[in-house]
Amino acid sequence: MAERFDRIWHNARLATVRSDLPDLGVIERGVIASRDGRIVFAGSHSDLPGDADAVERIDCAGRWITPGLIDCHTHLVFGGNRAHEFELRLKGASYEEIARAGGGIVSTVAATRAASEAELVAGASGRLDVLMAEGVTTLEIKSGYGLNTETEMRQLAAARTLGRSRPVTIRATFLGAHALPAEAGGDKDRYIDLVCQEMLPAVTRAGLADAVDAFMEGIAFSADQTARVFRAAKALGLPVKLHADQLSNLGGAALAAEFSALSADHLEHTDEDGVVAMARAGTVAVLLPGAFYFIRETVKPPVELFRKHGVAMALATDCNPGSSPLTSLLLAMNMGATLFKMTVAECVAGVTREGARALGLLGETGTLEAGKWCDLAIWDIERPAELVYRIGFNPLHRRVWRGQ
Ligand code: DI6
Ligand code: FE
Repeated sequence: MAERFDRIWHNARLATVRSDLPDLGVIERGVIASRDGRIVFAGSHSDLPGDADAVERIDCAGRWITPGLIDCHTHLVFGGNRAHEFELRLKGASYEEIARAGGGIVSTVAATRAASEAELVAGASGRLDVLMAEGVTTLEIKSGYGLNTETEMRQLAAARTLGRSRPVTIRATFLGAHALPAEAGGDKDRYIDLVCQEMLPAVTRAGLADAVDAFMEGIAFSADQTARVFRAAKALGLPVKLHADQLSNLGGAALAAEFSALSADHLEHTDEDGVVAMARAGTVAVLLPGAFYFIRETVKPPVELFRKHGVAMALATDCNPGSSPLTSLLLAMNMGATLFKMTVAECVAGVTREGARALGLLGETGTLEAGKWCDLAIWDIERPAELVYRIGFNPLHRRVWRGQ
C-alpha cells in the first residue's frame, strides 16, 4: 500500500541544518512530507517511495526550504515605547538625566503596569506579525517590565494569549529579576525575596512560565541574588537562563553553567573560563547583535572562543524598547555576520537549530528531520547566503507552522 501524507513539498532545495551533516546539511532535489503537523520525511527526491501519495502536493519550483526561524530571546510584550528617550539621547541627554526625568526602564515599567492584558497583546501583536512575516515559527517572550506579581503575571498571560492567537509556538520566560522597581527603595535583597517567595510560586502555579531568566549586572542583580532566583526556579522544576556579561564580566556565564542553564545571553564580556564552563554544561551562547549595535557597545562576544570550545551559538533579536527595538531576525543574522564575524552556516543555524536548543525544543523543531513539527520557511533565493547578506530584504515565499 502506498504511504499517504497530508502534504508533500517537492522540487525544493533543503537546508536541513541537521547536525550529523556538514554545514547547512543541504539536500538538492529535496522533498518534505508531513502528516498530522509533523515531518515524516525530509530528504532526497530519490529516497521517497515512488508511489507516495498526499492530499496536497506543492511544487516549490526550486526554492530553498529552511526550518522555520526561531527567535529565542525577546521582550516582545511591553507598554509604551521609548522613541522620545531616543530623541533626547541623540540631542546629548545622558542616561541619568533621562532616568531622572522618568525615562529609561522605569518608564516602560510604568507603561506596562498601566496597560490591560488586551492592550499588551495588541501592542505585541504588531511586532509578532513582523517577525512571523520573515518566517519565524517559534519565539520566546520574557516578562520583566511588571516587577510586581500582578503585572508580571499579566505580561506572561499576554504571551500565552499571543500563542493562541497566531499559528506560532511561544515560550514564556519569567524575568522578575530584570530591574529594581522604585517602590523597593533600593533594597535588592528584599526584592529578590519577593521574586523567589511570591512571584515565582504564583507564576508557576498559574502555569505561566516555561523558564526563568535574570539580569546579572552591576545595574541589576549580583551573582548571589541571581543564584537565589535560580535555586528557587530549580526547586519548582523550571529551567533557567541568564542575561550574562553584557556590560561587564561578573562571571555570569560560569554561574549560568553551574545551574545547567539552557542559555547564557549577550556575553560581550565573557572570558575563556566562562566559555569553558558553558561548554562543559552544554549551555548555548545566545548572541544579540541588535543590542550591541543600538547601545553602541564596542566589546564583542568571544565568538572565536565559542568555536574553539564547541559552544553552540544562537542569534536572536532581543526585541525590547530600551536597548534593541529590533523586529527582524534576518537583520540580526546580517549583524551576526557583519559585526561578530559569524559564518553564513553559523547565522542560519543560530536562528534554527541552536535557537531551538536554547529553548530546550531541539527534539521538536529547529531542523528538517522526520519526527519534528513541520515548521518550515520557504524562500525565494538562489543560495542560503542571501538570507544573511542582504539588508532590509525579505525573500520569504511561504511560512509553514505545524504542517499548515
Ligand atoms: N538587557 C538590556 O539591554 C535590556 N534588558 C536587559 O536585561 C534593557 C531593557 C530596557 O532598557 O528596557
Ligand atoms: Fe534581553
